[in-house]
Amino acid sequence: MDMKKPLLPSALVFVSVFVVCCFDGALSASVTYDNRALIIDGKRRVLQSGSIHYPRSTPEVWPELIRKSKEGGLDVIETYVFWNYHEPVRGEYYFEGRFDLVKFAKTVHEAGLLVHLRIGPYACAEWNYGGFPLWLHFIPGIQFRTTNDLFKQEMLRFLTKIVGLMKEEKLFASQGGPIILAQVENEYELVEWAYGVAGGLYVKWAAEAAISLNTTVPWVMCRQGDAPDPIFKDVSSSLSAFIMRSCVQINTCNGFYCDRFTPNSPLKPKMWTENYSGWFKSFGYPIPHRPVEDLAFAVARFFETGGTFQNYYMYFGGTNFGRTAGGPLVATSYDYDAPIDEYGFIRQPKWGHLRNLHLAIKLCDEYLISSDPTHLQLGNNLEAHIYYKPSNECAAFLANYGSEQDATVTYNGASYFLPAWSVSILPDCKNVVFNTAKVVSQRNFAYTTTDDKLTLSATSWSWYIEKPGVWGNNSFTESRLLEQINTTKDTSDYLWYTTSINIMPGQPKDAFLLIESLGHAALVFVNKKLVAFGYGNHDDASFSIFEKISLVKGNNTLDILSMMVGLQNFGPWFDVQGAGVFSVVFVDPWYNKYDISSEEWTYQVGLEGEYLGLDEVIQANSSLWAKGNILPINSSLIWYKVSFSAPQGKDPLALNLTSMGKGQAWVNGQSIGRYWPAYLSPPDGCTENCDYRGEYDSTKCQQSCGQPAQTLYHVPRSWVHPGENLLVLHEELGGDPTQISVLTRTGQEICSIVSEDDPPPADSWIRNKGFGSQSPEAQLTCEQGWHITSINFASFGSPQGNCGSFKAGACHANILSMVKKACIGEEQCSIPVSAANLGDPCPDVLKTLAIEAICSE
Ligand SMILES: *[C@@H]1O[C@H](CO)[C@@H](O)[C@H](O)[C@H]1NC(C)=O
Ligand SMILES: *[C@@H]1O[C@H](CO)[C@@H](O)[C@H](O)[C@H]1NC(C)=O
Ligand SMILES: *[C@@H]1O[C@H](CO)[C@@H](O)[C@H](O)[C@H]1NC(C)=O
Ligand SMILES: *[C@@H]1O[C@H](CO)[C@@H](O)[C@H](O)[C@H]1NC(C)=O
Ligand SMILES: *[C@@H]1O[C@H](CO)[C@@H](O)[C@H](O)[C@H]1NC(C)=O
Ligand SMILES: *[C@@H]1O[C@H](CO)[C@@H](O)[C@H](O)[C@H]1NC(C)=O
Ligand SMILES: *[C@@H]1O[C@H](CO)[C@@H](O)[C@H](O)[C@H]1NC(C)=O
Ligand SMILES: CC(=O)N[C@H]1CO[C@H](CO)[C@@H](O)[C@@H]1O
Repeated sequence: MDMKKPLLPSALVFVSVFVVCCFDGALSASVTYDNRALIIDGKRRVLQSGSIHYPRSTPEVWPELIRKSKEGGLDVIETYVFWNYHEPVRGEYYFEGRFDLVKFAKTVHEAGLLVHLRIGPYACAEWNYGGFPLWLHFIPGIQFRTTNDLFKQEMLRFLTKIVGLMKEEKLFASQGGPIILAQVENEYELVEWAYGVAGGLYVKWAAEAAISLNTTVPWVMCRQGDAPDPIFKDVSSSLSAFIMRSCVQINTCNGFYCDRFTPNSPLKPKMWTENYSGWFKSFGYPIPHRPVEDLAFAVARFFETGGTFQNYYMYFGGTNFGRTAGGPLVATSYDYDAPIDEYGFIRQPKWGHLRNLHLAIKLCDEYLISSDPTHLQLGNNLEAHIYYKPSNECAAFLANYGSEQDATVTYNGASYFLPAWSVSILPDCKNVVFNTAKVVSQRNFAYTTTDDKLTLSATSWSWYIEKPGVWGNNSFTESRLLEQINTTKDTSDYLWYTTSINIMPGQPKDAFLLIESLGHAALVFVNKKLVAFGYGNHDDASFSIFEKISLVKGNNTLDILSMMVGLQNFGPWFDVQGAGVFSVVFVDPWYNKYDISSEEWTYQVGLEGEYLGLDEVIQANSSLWAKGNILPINSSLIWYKVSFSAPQGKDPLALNLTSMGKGQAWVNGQSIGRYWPAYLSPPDGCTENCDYRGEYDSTKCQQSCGQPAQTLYHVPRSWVHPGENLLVLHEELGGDPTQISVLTRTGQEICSIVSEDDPPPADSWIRNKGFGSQSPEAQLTCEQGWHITSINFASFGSPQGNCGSFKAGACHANILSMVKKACIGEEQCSIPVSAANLGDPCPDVLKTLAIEAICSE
């Protein structure tokens, strides 16, 4: 494969710089490491890695996602492997469609990038049950993630299966493939305390099991301070020595920052496998946002203080289609505020600012791999780390790690301004190419979308009303309340608990019900009428319902529909955390309590509509579906069906489900996931002006307080076709499907603000082979396939306002026609920011260039 040939001609001007390394597909490479870095084919490497989970998008878009990752400066793509979908039934494997792991690894390889394969098999990842198959739970005597023979046997069998498959396909680096690292277990240190001595033994066993598989690439244990070094009996032969060096487990660091982490052995490099680019969404919570200035600061600090391998978790998050979301209550969007958004579009300025950072670090590579950093304290909260090459040439990182005071430092005979909470990178120990707090990359501030109501008249909808309670002949009765996961085996989110309450003559008819549940949500029907809805949240899925009810004389029915919203994926013993109703108490008007938990309860797993396959295309014309002039809206437990034509184009679609309550939706038989727009987050806890300075945590800089966590639901373009498409929804609470619309993006509004004193773009240093007198540049790039179609604003001087609301300031050179000339019709353009180029409306004043543009098809 010829690595120098661009995959796509335009947009790739910058890309070739990431290709200086590598890695010819035809040749095999050895992967080892020392205390500085991973060593690939004898050369120490500084690597930027990013997580993309293959089933969270579709194979049709993998090449595009990987191309954007490469263009953003990544060298490595990292993914978990999802056992529960690869082995849905014990011994029956599945590697098709979104789960085609081999195809994914080959796609990464074809793009010239490397792979870090986190086999686990524990994944966490906000994935249903942490990636474990549920059948594992039903092996008598099994205990997960501890020194239990049954578990170890199954885990080893899966590890062997995956390693075998990778070897068969020649995907390890030693075979000429892209995989340079493998991971066993995952973040075990966080839970090890709960497993006692057995936990320590298990870690040791996992390490040995991994090494016994002879992948010939190093195994890492993510977040494992005591990752063991395996003992080899014979270290005299060169083969053993190689295995020992290449297989020793490397412990790595996860978190929002990693600059204070040191490996557990001086022979291991400093690696950071989970540097959170944002955070995941949960139903009922505000939307997390990690400012790029802080993320860039964390990454720059890591490389400043000796790091050589770093991974963004996530670089592209994607979507939890179907029932893959972990839980409880993890949302369907797994956007993660990542550099590539849920729909596969580049998120600016996050992507661009990190790309500039990667370019700046790339300029320091040769120094980073030559020495450990030399530390120099420059003042309070101010320091420098310098990397020397033997020639005495150097690269320096200057840091202000205070969160409040900007500072000016003197280093190497010059003075440098360092905003609070920022790092400057000086690849020649002189010139600043990048400061983490100065975002010169373009910003996207809006997308234009088409917004098509699915249908104009309610009559084209069909529906099916689900009756509360037992519906099938496979119900069963027990005199106790059953735990839900053990009962449904996760074949469905739903379990009906039904019983009857007999009111004798003379007994009061008004009463209260107290229902307690381990989670995650429940609908309560008395005499087939909905009386209550209760639900938990992501941090505590348990809840109780206390509701006044009216009964009739004689027999009354009580039907409780208990609902799961993703199985737990995290925490010690998460695999045995239960769900469902555990106590039902009937309270009379005098507060006498009658515990009816041990009465006769009849159980039915799943919904009738699921049994009938209403979500399937084959049922689209079935007479089960009702039609008529009056579409029931605001109705609970109802299925809806409509056909719609997808907007034209090749970009992904979104369903706007704002008008719906809670449920699941399918397009042409494919589940696009669970929806729950009726669950609003608390009104407080968001800030208008988010200050990136100071330690980040997932509750800082939140957005959309008092709003649903998710109203738009991703439909991959490859799931629709021209002509009629089938949409089916199952609504649990009540909603108005006639308000649903289908959106697609047709263009974007972008802007750029760059000052005369901003650093020139790092890629201009590479283009010009060194440090000349380059000026800073405003660079504008449209999403692939779109072009700049208008320039709404352009001013050089003292422009005021922000993207979307710029105004010319007192000092203003009208450069609109010049910018139009350079940019209109182009997919990208760049304008050097200098008076020489743009004219000088106010000499001796520091001037800024602001441009606002529209890209469209
Ligand atoms: C490990 O695999 C390599 C090549 O894949 C092979 O040459 C070597 O003999 C194997 N070693 C062991 C101990 O199985
Ligand atoms: C009821 O039982 C029959 C025969 O065992 C079976 O074919 C049918 O699918 C069952 N129906 C339901 C609704 O469970
Ligand atoms: C109450 O009604 C339910 C369903 O109609 C029935 O299964 C149950 O046997 C009845 N109980 C009594 C005490 O009549
Ligand atoms: C589920 O059943 C298993 C036995 O099969 C039992 O050990 C476990 O405690 C049950 N789980 C819950 C949450 O009740
Ligand atoms: C349903 O009926 C329509 C119109 O008659 C037809 O075009 C479509 O193919 C049918 N769908 C299925 C799944 O049979
Ligand atoms: C649906 O229910 C909501 C809340 O109860 C109510 O405000 C709304 O008017 C209802 N809409 C219709 C069309 O019945
Ligand atoms: C989604 O639909 C609601 C109405 O149900 C509307 O208010 C909202 O603006 C729509 N959102 C988008 C992004 O189109
Ligand atoms: C190492 C580290 O900082 N881990 C943190 C990552 O973020 C989560 C969520 O905020 C924390 O719970 C971890 O402690």
